[in-house]
Amino acid sequence: GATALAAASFAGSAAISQTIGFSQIGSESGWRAAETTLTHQEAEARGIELKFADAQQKQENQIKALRSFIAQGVDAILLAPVVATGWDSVLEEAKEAEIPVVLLDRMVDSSDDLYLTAVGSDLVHEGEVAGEWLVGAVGDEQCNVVELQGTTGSSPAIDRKTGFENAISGHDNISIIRSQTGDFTRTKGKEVMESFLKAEGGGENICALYAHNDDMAVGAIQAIKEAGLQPGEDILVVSIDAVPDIFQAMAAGEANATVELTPNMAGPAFDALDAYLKDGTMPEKFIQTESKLYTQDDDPQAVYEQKKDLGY
Ligand code: GZL
Repeated sequence: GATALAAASFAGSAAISQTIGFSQIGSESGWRAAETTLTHQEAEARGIELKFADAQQKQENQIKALRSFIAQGVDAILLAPVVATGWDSVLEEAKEAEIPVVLLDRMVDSSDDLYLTAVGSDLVHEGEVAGEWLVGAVGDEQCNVVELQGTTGSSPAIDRKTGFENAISGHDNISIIRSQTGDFTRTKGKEVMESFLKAEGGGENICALYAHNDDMAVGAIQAIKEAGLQPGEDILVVSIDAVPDIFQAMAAGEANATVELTPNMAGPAFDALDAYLKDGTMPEKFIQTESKLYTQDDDPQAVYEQKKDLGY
């Protein structure tokens, strides 16, 4: 009846409409673009007003954005930290202002009482999965690996290197002969791969590329082809993210394996914030997302079709 309807409409209007600031790194990769798309979609679906700031890969822009969110008195802050160090003072300021901060997809080296929770994958494990795939692929053959690292000083670049090295340690036939940052971008990935091929006399002795993300791998595949070598065969290609374009490369036989990273970090972040803002419920300090290995055996064309419209 009318009373029940009135009560229901009151309850609806009582839902907290939150204003949340999101300091995003930039759009260096397809994966990052998808994370941004999904964060807007998740906010929209929950009636959250999202204030979005793109830092163009610069930490000082992220710190400025956080200070602006604090000055505006937002209800909460999402931060994807471009590098792991240098966050203590601005996180202290957020804590002083009693504004909860949730980290997305990368970690900071600040103490964990300076953020509510962090949503991300086990980045070391991702590197281990990539390394274990290569160990399985080469067996006892001698394999010289070149490595395209992510952004210097970022937690994925540090941890994915560690994980890969864990997996290949004890296999003396596999060694990393060159390793350099490609800053998670296609352009730099291609440039650095070109320099690896030149430095190695054309690359006949390079057995595999390990790239910390698919975008650098896609750029490197271009360089390998331009050097007259067959990516996926002459040089095996293993990377991380599982963006649509790596599945197109796999379908063409030009890439071999990728480790999936979900771009939906915002869903779990908003869930944790909702519970915290409603009644102070404290989430786990780390909300871990799953990693999954994909290879050429997993119908890459079909996976491409599934992923191609998800905002990458
Ligand atoms: C990893 C994330 C990385 C992606 C890259 O959690 O921070 O940043 O793997 C992106 O594509 O640049």
